[in-house]
Amino acid sequence: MVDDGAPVISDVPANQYAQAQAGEGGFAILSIGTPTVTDACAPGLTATGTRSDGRALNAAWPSGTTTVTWSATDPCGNVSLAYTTVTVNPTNTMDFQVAWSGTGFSGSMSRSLSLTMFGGLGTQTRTATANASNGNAAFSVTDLPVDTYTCATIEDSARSLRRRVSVSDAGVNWSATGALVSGDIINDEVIDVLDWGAYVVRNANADLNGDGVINTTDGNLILANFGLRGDSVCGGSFTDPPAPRTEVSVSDLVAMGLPELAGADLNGDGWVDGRDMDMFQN
Ligand SMILES: [Ca+2]
Ligand SMILES: [Ca+2]
Ligand SMILES: [Ca+2]
Ligand SMILES: [Ca+2]
Repeated sequence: MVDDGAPVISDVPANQYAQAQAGEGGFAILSIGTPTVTDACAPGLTATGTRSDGRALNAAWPSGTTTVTWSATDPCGNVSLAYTTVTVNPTNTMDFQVAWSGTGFSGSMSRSLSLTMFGGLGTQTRTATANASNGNAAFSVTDLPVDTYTCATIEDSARSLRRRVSVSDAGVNWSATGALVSGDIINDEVIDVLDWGAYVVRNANADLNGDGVINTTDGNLILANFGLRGDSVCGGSFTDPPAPRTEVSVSDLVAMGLPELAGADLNGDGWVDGRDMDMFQN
């Protein structure tokens, strides 16, 4: 047989960069394809791929860099080689979908969220800025350590109760979906007279639906959710939020560091309570 020169390997799969996938324990599942081989005297010649980790070509890829060596050998014994690397970052991503309770959302609003994500190895905490459209937001946390996540808490730090939700394996990423109960302006995980007072004195966080004004649409949401309490943190020991207050004295407000809420004592009797709420509503 005439030595016609070495095989030519073309269309070598590009180097790949991926993230470890949900539930795969630090591995990513992806297929990289195969190169094309041409050789003058050996039509149909193909390349064999050998992975540096010794696993099968279609096996999951471990964290770190794995090199695939493509090898094609023609009938004359000429060998050509090519290489593809697969680099897997040992992190997981969790995708969040969040909806705020309320009506009258207009356009977009930016909200700061507190997140915890609970897995078999421990708890991760993050903050995120969510840009919501019509009260709905989708965003991702991309830097989680590889773990099996089962639970997450989501909170609009200045406006909502904390919500605990289950986490599911959506394939490539983890997924968490939560509906936030609006109205916890004074952030103590209960919606009560303090939040109502904050609304009356036009606390900057009282625009619950993000429409740019603080009005009865926001106030009615507090009344609708009055007395509700937030969920405990995933995996943590449960601590009951305080019981909802239906009244608070002005002197207590001062002691609590909330003297500005005294402005909600509309009838001036030294208490913020149902009488003031009735007065404000009527
Ligand atoms: Ca809260
Ligand atoms: Ca509150
Ligand atoms: Ca509003
Ligand atoms: Ca009063």
